[in-house]
Amino acid sequence: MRVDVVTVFPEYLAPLGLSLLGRAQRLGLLAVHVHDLRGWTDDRHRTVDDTPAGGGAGMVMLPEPWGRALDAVRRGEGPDGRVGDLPAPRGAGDADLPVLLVPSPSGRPLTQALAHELAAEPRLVLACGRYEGIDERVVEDAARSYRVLPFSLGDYVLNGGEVAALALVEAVGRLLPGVVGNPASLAEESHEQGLLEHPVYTRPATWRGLEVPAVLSSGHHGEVSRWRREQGLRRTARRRPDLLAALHAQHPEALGASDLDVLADEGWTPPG
Ligand code: JAH
Repeated sequence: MRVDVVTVFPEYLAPLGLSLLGRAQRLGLLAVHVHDLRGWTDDRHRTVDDTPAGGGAGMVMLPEPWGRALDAVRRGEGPDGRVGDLPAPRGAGDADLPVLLVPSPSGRPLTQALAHELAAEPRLVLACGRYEGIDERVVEDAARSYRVLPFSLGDYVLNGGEVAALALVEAVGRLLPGVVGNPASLAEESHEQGLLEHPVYTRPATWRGLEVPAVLSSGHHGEVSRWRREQGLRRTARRRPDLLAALHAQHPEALGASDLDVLADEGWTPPG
């Protein structure tokens, strides 16, 4: 997968070169290209913002640098020409257009399901805004050559899209084949089954007077599995009842009779 990020703070994306994603890039599983938006300005001050039309507080990002940047990146270019190879088109029409991800507090929530969809794409481009955001015509124009997807990490405001871009590239990058060493560990994680994960423990068996639950040392794999399922359900009911409602609505068969007993004990019953 190729990922291009356009930002006025390219250094913000430096951590993508570390740890698992750094290794993925060295192995050729992932290519990340970070571009400075100011490379597509043409004035002495490399201006990227101006006052909002209609008045109000703050500044809005100018359409012209963004238009040039997204045209160039679409062609596989940085501010100074070609950078890296583009993935070959799949012959899939509009589905061949690269996905343009725009971090925004008003975007679609990023979920594990969306991360899986994006992990199947050959190419992602991220447009990180700052200030009060990017002139809306940039997104409208980009929809002519990209599949545009505004996304959000959650209902709070950041100072710009860079942190959300980091989170997205990490969430998607770790799903690419070969990036995470043991793929079995992926399937068990929170959100992969629409539920939160059970608590985990390691040695020592007693720490500061606190015990590892005895069932985990029992050697009975069946009991361990049942206990973990129950703990995941209880946690989800207490912390994220919204996930249970969504799971029950979309996959009612995912919650069996014994699951529903545990959930009833937590005070959760299927809606309706
Ligand atoms: C803030 C541009 N929850 C995600 C999120 C994503 C982006 C932004 N804030 C929150 C943001 C200012 C300018 C993007």
